[in-house]
Amino acid sequence: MGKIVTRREFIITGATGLVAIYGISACTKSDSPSSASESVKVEAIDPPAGEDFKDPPEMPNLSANAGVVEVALEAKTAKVMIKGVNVDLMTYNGYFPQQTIRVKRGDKLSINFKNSLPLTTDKNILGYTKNITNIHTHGWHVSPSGKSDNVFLHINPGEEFLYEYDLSKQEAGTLNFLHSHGHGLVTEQMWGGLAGCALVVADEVDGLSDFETHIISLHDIDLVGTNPAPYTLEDYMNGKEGNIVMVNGQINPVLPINPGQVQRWRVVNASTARFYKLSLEKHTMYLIGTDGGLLDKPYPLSEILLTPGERIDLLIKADQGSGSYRFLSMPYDRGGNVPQTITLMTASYRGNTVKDEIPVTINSHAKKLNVDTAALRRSQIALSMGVNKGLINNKSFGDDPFVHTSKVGTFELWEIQNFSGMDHPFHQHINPAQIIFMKGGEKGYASLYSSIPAWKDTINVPKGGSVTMLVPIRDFSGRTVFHCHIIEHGDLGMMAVWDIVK
Ligand SMILES: [Cu+2]
Repeated sequence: MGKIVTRREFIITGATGLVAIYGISACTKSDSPSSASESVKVEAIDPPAGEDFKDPPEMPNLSANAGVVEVALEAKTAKVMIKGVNVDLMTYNGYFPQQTIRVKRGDKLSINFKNSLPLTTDKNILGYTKNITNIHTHGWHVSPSGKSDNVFLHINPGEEFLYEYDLSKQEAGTLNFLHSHGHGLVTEQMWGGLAGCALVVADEVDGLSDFETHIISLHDIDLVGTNPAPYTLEDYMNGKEGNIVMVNGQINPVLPINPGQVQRWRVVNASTARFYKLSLEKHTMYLIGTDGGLLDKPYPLSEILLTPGERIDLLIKADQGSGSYRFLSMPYDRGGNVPQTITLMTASYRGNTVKDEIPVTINSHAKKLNVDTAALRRSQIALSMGVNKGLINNKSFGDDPFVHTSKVGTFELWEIQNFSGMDHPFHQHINPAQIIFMKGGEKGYASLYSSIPAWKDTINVPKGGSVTMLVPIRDFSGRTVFHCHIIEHGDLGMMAVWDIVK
């Protein structure tokens, strides 16, 4: 046990040569994000099949009025059982995983938010006073100002705030998630449990509601005693990955599926820094939706990369021989991490055979934008790392943020360039975009997202590569942000102000 194989050995021996080290913290981090691949270690996290899979709990709607959803959300510490340890986590309403908030296009959502985290004058290693927070509705096309998706708010311990969201312009059929967004503090809060309520915006297409549907929220953590492991500056630079990897707070849960059944799996990467390269043993996965909504048709895939902040909507058909199949994350070298094979969950064939079919079409409204890009304003957005800093166009958010100004009702072309030895998942608030072109990185990921009619609010910008995207600036003026969704890098300053004017 505990043997670490080098990448070269891994290539020779293949996956069967991996040594499962679950439960042993034997991971050897490379010293720098740009270290040669020979020094990158490989390990497997392969826990035994656990309890039956549970979806996250549902958030009660306190309003009886049609078109109005009202919820109470309290950030507070609570004891949560993880791997037999009663851990002190930061939670919303005492839950981990967090409750799912369900709305539909056109709804008004009120969130009565209370910050009940302990009042303290302690600062974190980056110099920010702990336990100040706020909330961000990741990927929602709503106002970034006032009481809406305003990430510039600071809600101190003991304070309350009434958030109000008008969902009249939000796309239907999306999975989004709510997480904390107070600059300099997001990493430890998400790592420590404030990683997200799933936000489900109801479908407006026929047929999908017939399929058994599950939310799969991916999160990782390491513990020291009964607390989440603390952060070092090196963790901030590399992006911290935990050896406890959870689906909805469970370790390798078992999800029953009937032979022949089609299930819908809606997956969100709620980790701070861990990338998941997802595959289901011996099964094709059918991609039917991405960050910003449902696709025109199912796209068959054997694996798909899901970087922090990204979501995918999958159909899975139990069309293999009876048995159990692991939902895996395959090794991926994002720079600064340890590529690992991880068993996330186990799909277990049970019960009567049913005759479900993968639909031929999904969403007739999903289209690639037809815009003459030659005439558009082009902007370069350069991502890089400094000494304990993250930078956008050479500026660090906490010191002197880069400001990009846009006008409502226009389209822009953004070329996001990565001048570092690590991948950076780029996330822009408020306005989802379509990917035109990607340079570098995984061919499958690049060709998928530059060809399908997908709306993306989070896209991986590979090390040394670039992403060109078409950004429609629609409906809402106000100041918001774009940033790296390796949350550590955002807190180090790889974030810019996006000033949208009328
Ligand atoms: Cu980054």
